Amino acid sequence: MTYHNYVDKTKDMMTSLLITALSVIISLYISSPAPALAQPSINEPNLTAELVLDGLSSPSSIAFLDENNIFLLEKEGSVRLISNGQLQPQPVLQLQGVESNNERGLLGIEVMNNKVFLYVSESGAQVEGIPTEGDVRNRVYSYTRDGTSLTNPQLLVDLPSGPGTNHQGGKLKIGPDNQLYVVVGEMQREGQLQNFQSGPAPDDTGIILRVNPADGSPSAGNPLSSEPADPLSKYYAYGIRNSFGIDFDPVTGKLWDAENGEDVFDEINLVEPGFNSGWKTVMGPIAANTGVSESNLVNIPGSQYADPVFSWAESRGVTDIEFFNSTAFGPSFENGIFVGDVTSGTLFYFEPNADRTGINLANDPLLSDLIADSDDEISAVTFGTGFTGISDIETGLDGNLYILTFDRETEGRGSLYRVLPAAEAATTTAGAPPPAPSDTVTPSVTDEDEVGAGDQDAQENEVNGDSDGNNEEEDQDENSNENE
Ligand SMILES: [Ca+2]
Ligand SMILES: [Ca+2]
Ligand SMILES: [Ca+2]
Repeated sequence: MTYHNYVDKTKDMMTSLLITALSVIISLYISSPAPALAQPSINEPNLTAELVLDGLSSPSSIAFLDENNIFLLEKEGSVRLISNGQLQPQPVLQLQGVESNNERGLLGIEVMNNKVFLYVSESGAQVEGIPTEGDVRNRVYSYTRDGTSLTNPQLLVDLPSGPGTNHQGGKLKIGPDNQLYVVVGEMQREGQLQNFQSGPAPDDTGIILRVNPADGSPSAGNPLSSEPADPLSKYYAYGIRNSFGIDFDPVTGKLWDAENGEDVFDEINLVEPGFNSGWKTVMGPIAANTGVSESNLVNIPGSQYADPVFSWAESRGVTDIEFFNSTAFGPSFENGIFVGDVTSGTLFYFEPNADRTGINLANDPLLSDLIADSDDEISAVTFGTGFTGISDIETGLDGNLYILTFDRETEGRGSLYRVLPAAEAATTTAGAPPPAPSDTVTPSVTDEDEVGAGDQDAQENEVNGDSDGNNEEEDQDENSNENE
């Protein structure tokens, strides 16, 4: 064998090995199945989680119309109908020009009789007949509902949507007072509403709004101002970093929220009128924030700071909060509190204390400090696991608990689950219709269209929760990346 022949032969062998290796890799890649469907498990032996629908595209919220019909929001801008467990192929409403980068998008829905309220990030002229500006705004619209059709959009609230593309808030609730409550994230701002004493004036960020659902005007009796021209007149609470969940206690009628910390302290709060949650000076209990006292906060007349009623020492991206106004799980769960998270898909459960001003943990030696700071303590308040990431929790009109999931690892693929008594699941499953056609499996990845250093962050944070795996530097990055 000549040297050249030897080299050629070696080259051939190498090429052939390379081709074999490549084809093995390619065939593995092609034949690898779609990501396995989450298998949630519920820690209560008498209860189980049952899949209602799979293959949802970045689902952010659900709202029940009746026992058999649910409106589902897809973050990119569609309102879909789930009817008798089937996702209907045509959207009920397709919003145009929705800005869904990172945590922006079609985020919140609430139904009140024949009115439906939507919270959406948008740019340009989106809704026929309503003039809009060129920049990205978060807006609350009301629609008139006739059966399952939505018409006659009315702009109720016009809010900023930056500079941060995360921390948009977006959940809406009608309170027992028939007023509309809207939670709005801080969007990386550092103003008086974020407790910077010499910061910019109140600018509609890091707040809970309380407005008249008919026209978006300030509700009567709001705690911080009664002067309609004053932005404070619309606020019920401030100092909120970000939230993916508010709900009313059906027994007391009081508002509660769930809030995300940056790297420490996710929170559950009882939100009294004028509540200041403390961000960006305080996160978690104030005593855990060294060298800080209430005098360091922006104390608007009519406001009061309050510690969370519960916190997680390490942030995990808590999302929705839901009072379980149902007897379906037995008396011990009636009107209890469910909270989800987006990073691990854990469902937590809390029992309110006797006067329903906090969580009943006084007799637990590790949790009586109201802080979960170890895996054991987290386990003690865990109700279920394996939901990949939770974007919404609702009590169904059938009395069961509905969990909407959003998997950040698969760019927002989601499912709808129902938690129900195990005895009923068997009979329900037997007669259940087949799963809906998966016509929405591939969500669009809007982040990839964006150029910039914050891109990777945006991917990592995509909805519904800054985990907060997001650190301050990354947040700043995003911040400088998109200046309004
Ligand atoms: Ca707080
Ligand atoms: Ca503890
Ligand atoms: Ca909810």
